[in-house]
Amino acid sequence: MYNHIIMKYLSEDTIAALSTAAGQAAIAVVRVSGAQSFEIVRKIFCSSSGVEKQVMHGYIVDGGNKVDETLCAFFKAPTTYTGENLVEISLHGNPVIINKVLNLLYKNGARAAAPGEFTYRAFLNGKKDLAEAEAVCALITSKTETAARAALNNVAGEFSAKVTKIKDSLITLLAYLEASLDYPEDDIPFMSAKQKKEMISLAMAENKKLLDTYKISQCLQKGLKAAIIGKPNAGKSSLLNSILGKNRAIVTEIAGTTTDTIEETIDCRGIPLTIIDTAGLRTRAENSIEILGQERSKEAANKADILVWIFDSSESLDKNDLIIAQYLNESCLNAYIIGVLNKCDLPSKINEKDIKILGKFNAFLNVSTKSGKGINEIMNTIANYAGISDLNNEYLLVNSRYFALLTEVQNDILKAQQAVESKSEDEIACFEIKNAITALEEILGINVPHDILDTIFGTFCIGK
Ligand SMILES: Nc1nc2c(ncn2[C@@H]2O[C@H](COP(=O)(O)OP(=O)(O)OP(=O)(O)O)[C@@H](O)[C@H]2O)c(=O)[nH]1
Ligand SMILES: [Mg+2]
Repeated sequence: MYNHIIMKYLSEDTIAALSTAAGQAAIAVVRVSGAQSFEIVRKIFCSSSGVEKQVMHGYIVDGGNKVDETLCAFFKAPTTYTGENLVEISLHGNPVIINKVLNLLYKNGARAAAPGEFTYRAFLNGKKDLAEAEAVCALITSKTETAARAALNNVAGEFSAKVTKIKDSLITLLAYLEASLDYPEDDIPFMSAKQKKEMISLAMAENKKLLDTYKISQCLQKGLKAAIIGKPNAGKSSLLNSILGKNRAIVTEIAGTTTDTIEETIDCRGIPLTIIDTAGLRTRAENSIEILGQERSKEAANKADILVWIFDSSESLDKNDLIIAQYLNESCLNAYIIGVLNKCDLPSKINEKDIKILGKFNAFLNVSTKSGKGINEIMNTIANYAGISDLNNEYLLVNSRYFALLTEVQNDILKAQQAVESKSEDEIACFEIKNAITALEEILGINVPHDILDTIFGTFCIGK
């Protein structure tokens, strides 16, 4: 619905929206952007000092009545967020006041901003390329500091710079390839076959580096789900509590203590990790509550990216471990499985070798929730799975749109490489390189059809 609105009114309208979260707060900021924004705001703003400044204290007024005390900041185009004249009105964060002020702005010539329209304008006015603009949304929704830093790197143009560098090297290569096509008999070697191959390999390597960032980037933005699965009394709830550092779940020596799933989200080395404690799985169930609980455990296992499959190492394996193995081997084929031998503070009756045969484990750890041994290692193993090896590393965000386009680029460059290697195929190489350049430009928002732009910005919230 908003798509048409955006395109129809985009350039000429002055738009207004609440840019801070809705609800009661100390301060709320209403943004107004567009050619008429200064005039419109001045119709409802009365300065207390009468002195013209960029930031002025005063009152929002409706006729002769004061609506709120305010601080209005006037930013002149083009050095503003949107590239247009922009006013930020700081109000007291009361929804009644906010609505009143928005209605006054609408009455005086502004219209309600569509989702993402401020950032859309920033993009259209060349303040941000598309990758930078998209990252604004990621920055706002990031759930950990590492994820926010990665999004900020994109907002600051670091991802775009890498994409531009690959694009520029391909444009140079294309120029040489086209020149040698146009003047084939010329003696001057514009660029040797070796140099061409080197340039192609370099572009491929740089592009691959960005592609390789995809998994970690998804983990940082979307987070991971880890389900703790095991038989009753293996120590699942104790493990959840140890990881959280608080007594979130009830722990007793009675088998079948946990009857429901318990979810908590933590920052695991920068990844938003949702850990799910589950009801123990066993061959029999005491009652219908336990049957329902076990169904939930299986559901949690099915949805998890990571299974923390926990064993009581102070006991021999029994048929309960076997039915869990049977279920996980049939139903959870794609999960990353960490085998945890818990209660390693007690004399052990089983070891890694005994559990290895039960399933496709990706890692094994000896843990004691009692002493805390192995808890850090579980976190490190999960971080490693996501691709995080060092907490101080800086990351960039590669979303699924970029991933699809970068994959296309990689394939195009590969085909160009094959063409260059077969010597007489420079024309094909040119064609493939041009395709790669187009895909890289699409990431940056160059020549992107409006319907795609509308879809991208339509996912933003109003006020962004
Ligand atoms: N010695 C020792 N005891 C542990 C350890 N971890 C858990 N326990 C004990 O094992 C018993 C069961 O622990 P829980 O965490 O409730 O086990 P659970 O897997 O959640 O059990 P259910 O909820 O019944 O499925 C409790 O008495 C815990 O104190 C450990 O590392 N060492
Ligand atoms: Mg439990």
